[in-house]
This record gives sequence, C-alpha cells and structure tokens, in this order.
Amino acid sequence: MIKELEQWHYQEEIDSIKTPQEWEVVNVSLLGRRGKLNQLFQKLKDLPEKERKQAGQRLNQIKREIINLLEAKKKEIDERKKSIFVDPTLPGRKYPQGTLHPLTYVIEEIVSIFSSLGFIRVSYPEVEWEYFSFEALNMPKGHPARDDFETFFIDFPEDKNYGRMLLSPHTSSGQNREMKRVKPPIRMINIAKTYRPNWDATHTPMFHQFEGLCIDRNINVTHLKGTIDYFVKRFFGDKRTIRLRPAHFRFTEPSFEIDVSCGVCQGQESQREKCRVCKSGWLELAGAGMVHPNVLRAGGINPHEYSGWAFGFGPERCMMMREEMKIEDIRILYSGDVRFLERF
Ligand code: FA5
Repeated sequence: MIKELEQWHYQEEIDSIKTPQEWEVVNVSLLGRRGKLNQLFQKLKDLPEKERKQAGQRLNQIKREIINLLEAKKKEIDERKKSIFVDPTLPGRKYPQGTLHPLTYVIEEIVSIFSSLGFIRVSYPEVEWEYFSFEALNMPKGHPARDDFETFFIDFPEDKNYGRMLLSPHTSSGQNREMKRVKPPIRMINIAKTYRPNWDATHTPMFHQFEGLCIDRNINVTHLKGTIDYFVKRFFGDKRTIRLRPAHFRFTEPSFEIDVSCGVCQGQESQREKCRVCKSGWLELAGAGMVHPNVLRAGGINPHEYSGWAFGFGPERCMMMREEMKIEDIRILYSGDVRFLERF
C-alpha cells in the first residue's frame, strides 16, 4: 500500500484543473464518499498491523495535502473568474450552418412541377428483383438489351419467380409495381436512387432518376410531348425547346431520346457548331416512349383498352444543363466538398 501511495499522482491531477466544473469532478473523485481516498481508507483494515499504522499516517497526511491543494486551486479559479471581463453587448458568434443538398432542392422543384399537372410522387425499392427491372419491362432473361443497363447484383439467394436481387439500374422498375398498385388512370412520378458501375465527368455509380408514367384511355405521343415541353419551360426557362429523336428501348414502342435546346448557344445556327457545351445546339436529356403492350399486360392492364407513355430523366444531368449552375463534372455533387455545397 505504501508503494501505491507513493506512486499516486494526485498533485498533477489537481494542477491540471482549469474550470470550476473540472474542479467539482476532481473534488468528488478524490474526496467524495466513493472517492479514491475513502477507498484507500477502507483497505487499511486488511493490512498487517505494522503496515496499517504506517499507511494510515501517510494516508492522513495525503488527505490534508489534497484538501489544501484543492482549496488553493479553487481560490486561483475564483480569482481568474473575477479578472475576466464579459461584454454582453458583443454580437454572438456565428456557427457554421448546414443546408439541404442542392440535388434535394432540384428534386423538390421537379416534384412541384409535376404535381401541378396531377402527377403523384411515389418511391419504389432501390434494392430490387431482376423481374421488375427487366422481365416485366419486356426484357426476358439473356436478352442483350439488359446490357444497356449495367447492373450491380446483390449476393443473395435467387428467387424462383423474381430472379436475382440487384441495385435498381433505372426507375423504370417502378412501372410494373405502380400498375399493380393502382388501376388506370395512372399519373406517377417515381424518383429514386439508381446504380450503375460508371465513373466519369457525366456518370456516377449512384445517381437519381425520375420516371414519369401516364396511363389512361386514348393517351398518345402529343400528351408526352406537351408534358415534357411544359416541364422543360418551367425548369430551364421559356426560351428552351425540346425535340424527340427516334431511339430504342424494349419497354416502349415507339421510343425516343429527348433533347433540350442548348442554353448557351440557344441552338442558333450561326453559333451552335462552335458552342463549347453542345456542339450541335441540342443536349441529350432523357429516354421516353409509348408503353409497350407487353409491359401493360405484365402490369395487368389491357392494351386494347388503355395506352400510356413513360419517360426517364436524370435530375443530376438536368441540374448540370441549367446555365447558371456551371457544373462541369457531375462527380462534384457527391464529393462532399463544402466549398461547392456552400454555393447553394
Ligand atoms: C433509362 O434508364 C430508361 N429507363 C429511360 C426510359 C424510361 C426510357 C421510360 C423509356 C421510358 P438511360 O439509360 O438513357 O435510360 O438513362 C436515363 C437518364 O439517366 C440519362 O439520360 C441520364 O440523364 C441518366 N443517367 C444514366 N446513367 C447515369 C449515370 N451513371 N450517372 C448519372 N446520370 C445517369
């Protein structure tokens, strides 16, 4: 015990106290009912008589030292407190404040534009079955069109009806789920995270898509064109126009790529070839088309009674195509760089 007492650095502990709160903590830990000193006093009774006497004397001595040191420390802290001048008229300190991610604002804006047309926002699983991402979209097992949607597969037992589990490569997987959830008329806007193994200035492995789906009696391409034109004018500005180019998707027939006129050169003939952003007057915006009859059937909808269209946009790309954004590399959105995020 004597050895333990000699190696006890209570003085250093008391010396290191800086605030009244720290003083309280140390005071209780040394002199409190369950404090170190009391614990050592309790141990005395188990020592042989000779050692007990010696240790008892030393312990009492240490107790007095601790009391004196703590009192001196308290005085020192009180003195220091008196000498600190507090000016309550000074303005408060500003703490850094976080904001929503810029893409969250963009998604809210997109939802509000489509809500005004009667579209209802839904979200479907990001960890999805092969069936909803491919089979239900007229892409049977082994079909080469699946390669267009490079996919991350999940290490999970295969389901005999739904196939392998995967990270959804596009929001089109929500089409079949929506058709099974509600009967037409359907006006869905499905916004979710989507995943593909890509990484460059215009691709990230995790990105978002928003999928529009409209199914009703007598729906045709003019409704699709009108809806997208309305969105583009509200999102990018009145001067921007769209064009539909023929394309191929297995789940729509006919299928289109939708382009928006470039916001930098405004698609003007004299300037578009020199434009550093588009080189053609147009920027590729989304895929779209009339829902394939097989896709309607897979969703339990009679293609002789109903028709519909669908589109799939990338909100990150939409954000990049806004002139005022000046985002040249999509990856900055997910870099966590506060200097970039502070702009919003
Ligand atoms: C599709 O994903 C189709 N499902 C779209 C569709 C829906 C067509 C409904 C017909 C009917 P695509 O692979 O082209 O198509 O992707 C659509 C948009 O997602 C692209 O225009 C782009 O804006 C965005 N996108 C695709 N891959 C990435 C990526 N790795 N990073 C960021 N955005 C991406």
